[in-house]
Amino acid sequence: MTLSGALVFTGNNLKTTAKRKMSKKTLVKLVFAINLFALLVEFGKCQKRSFVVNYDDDTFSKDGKPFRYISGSIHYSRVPKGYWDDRLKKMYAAGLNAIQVYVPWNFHERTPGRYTFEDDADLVGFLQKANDTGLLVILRPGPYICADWEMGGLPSWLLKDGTIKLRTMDTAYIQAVDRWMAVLLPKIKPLLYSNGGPIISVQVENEYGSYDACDHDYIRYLKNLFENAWGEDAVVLFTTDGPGNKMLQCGSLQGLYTTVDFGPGGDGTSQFNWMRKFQPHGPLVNSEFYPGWFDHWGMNHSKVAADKVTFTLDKMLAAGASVNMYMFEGGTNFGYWSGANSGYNPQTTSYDYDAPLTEAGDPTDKLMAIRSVIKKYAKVPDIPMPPATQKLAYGQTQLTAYGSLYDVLDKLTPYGPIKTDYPITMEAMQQNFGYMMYRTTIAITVKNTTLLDIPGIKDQGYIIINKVPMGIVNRNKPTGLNVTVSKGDILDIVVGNQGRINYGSLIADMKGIISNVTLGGTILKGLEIYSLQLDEFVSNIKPKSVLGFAITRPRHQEQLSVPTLYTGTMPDLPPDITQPRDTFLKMSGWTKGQAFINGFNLGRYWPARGPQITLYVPATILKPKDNVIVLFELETAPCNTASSCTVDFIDRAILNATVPSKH
Ligand code: 6GJ
Repeated sequence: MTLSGALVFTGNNLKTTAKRKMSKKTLVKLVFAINLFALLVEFGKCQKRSFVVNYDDDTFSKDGKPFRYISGSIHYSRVPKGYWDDRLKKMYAAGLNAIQVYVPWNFHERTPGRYTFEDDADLVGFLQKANDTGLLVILRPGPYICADWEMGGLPSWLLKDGTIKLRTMDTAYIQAVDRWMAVLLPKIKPLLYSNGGPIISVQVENEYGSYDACDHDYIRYLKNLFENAWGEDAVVLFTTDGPGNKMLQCGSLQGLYTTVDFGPGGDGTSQFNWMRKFQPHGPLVNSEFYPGWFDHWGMNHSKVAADKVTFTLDKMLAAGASVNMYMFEGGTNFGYWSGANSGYNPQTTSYDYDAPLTEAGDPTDKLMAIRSVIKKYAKVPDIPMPPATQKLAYGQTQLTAYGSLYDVLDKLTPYGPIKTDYPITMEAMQQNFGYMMYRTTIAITVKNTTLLDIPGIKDQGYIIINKVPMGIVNRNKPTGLNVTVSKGDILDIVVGNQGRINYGSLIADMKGIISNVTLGGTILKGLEIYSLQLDEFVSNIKPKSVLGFAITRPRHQEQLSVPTLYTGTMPDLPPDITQPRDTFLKMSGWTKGQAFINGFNLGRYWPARGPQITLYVPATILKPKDNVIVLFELETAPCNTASSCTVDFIDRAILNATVPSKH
């Protein structure tokens, strides 16, 4: 539109007629035209935001224009809040236009009816940061999420009475879901794209077709929950399932957009053909394209070749599919958040996932290779990739024994033990995570050595008689141990929860001792059950207050000690460095337990089993000095001498140690 009378373009010269006196009539036209233009601009801004499926063109449509997302998964619950901006900026610089985010119910409702959305649980803050970074959001609020996360995101207190039927229309389960969604869904509503936020689509449940219940009423119930909270058509609601008939039969539902998930290898044709059988029209979507994989303790570190990833990614993008890479930033299972797979294979603390961004958020060659593929199909921001965070090898430090389990038992169980005839579970004790001790005084006469059997051990049990360690039992067998006991001996069984199964039909994975204990075939009766409040106790430990006790070496199992707390202080920063940096805790010679720094639970360690040898220590939990280390070592520490009782802080992760063939 040329504004006449003011600027006239003639040939290559722009000639103004400003010299000619502008007539009043022309001036009015000019003012009108400018106002009209301004109105058009305003209208453009206020045009209702929309993100919908365009079934005619087999695309998504964003604000009326075709749209394809290229997304990556990142879980705020696995990255310290202080590093959210760093990771999101790297994902944006990699060429992603969206992120995919799980909401772990158990991360927010750790005790029934009490909710946390602060600090690392600040869901709304995380989504706003994504929006500020220029990233849209594909939200997956479950309530079940799998995610190789403790119990697939479901809170373990659901298992309190052991009868609930998870992921069905079970009354108790649905009541708990209702209560949780009544808190969560209103927080999400303003963040929906149509309401001005970044959320363009929301997944209902998670791979429900892989679960044996196959209860469509349950999926329909969740769909209605979301629509009642947000309004029908407020957001694209979808399901995700593996590319197979039974999975898609049980997982998909009329009125929910069906998507599939699959990893690299091949061009995706067969998998998308499965999707088309249940979703004949609309964009092709791979909701979980795996550029890496997760690890289990005792199994070799997973690696996925970058060229395999880029080959399939290229094919999918060429086909016009929307793709989410699961994981793009894996992060860490801090605390007790690592899950497990049945067979009982607990997952490691690191969720590095061999992802394009490492656990510590460092860009990899795989990321740059993926970025090159994205560039072929979409505009990648013309900005440098933010660098890896600075790492520091703080060096070695010496720890000292703070106290054995028996030295601090009263502090670990401030409310004292529960007295019962027979074992009760960790969940019935209203404990979610960590460790318990079951004690009994032998009341029967036992001749010679006899079998102590604990078939309900979940997951690992340390057998201690009169405070001397005798051996270990394990849910993966053996669950029994031959012991020599006499009437009046005190039998202690210290039980470790290694993480609840997060996938398949066995996710109601109760912990502790879940059935009777027998000695020589006789059921033991009369127990004291100690719920060990380790995290609360550790948060108040000061390393200087060593209790000054000698570690009594057991007569029976040389390599086992009573579970013991060790403390120390990280080495100070070198003079030329004033701020803390990321580092990695390496624990040569240590066996298995829980590590804390400044009261922050870094997660489970098990270097004796591998393949993870180091624990990621984010700078966000460190101070410039006096960083307090606490280890709860369940088995054996390298502390025969003071000088050997050490740990090292190095500047790189070791996640691929050779796994001992037999643990
Ligand atoms: C997905 O199912 C899940 O939706 N998935 C995996 N599935 C394979 C199950 C192996 C026994 S491995 C990694 C992903 C995440 O767990 C995701 O949450």
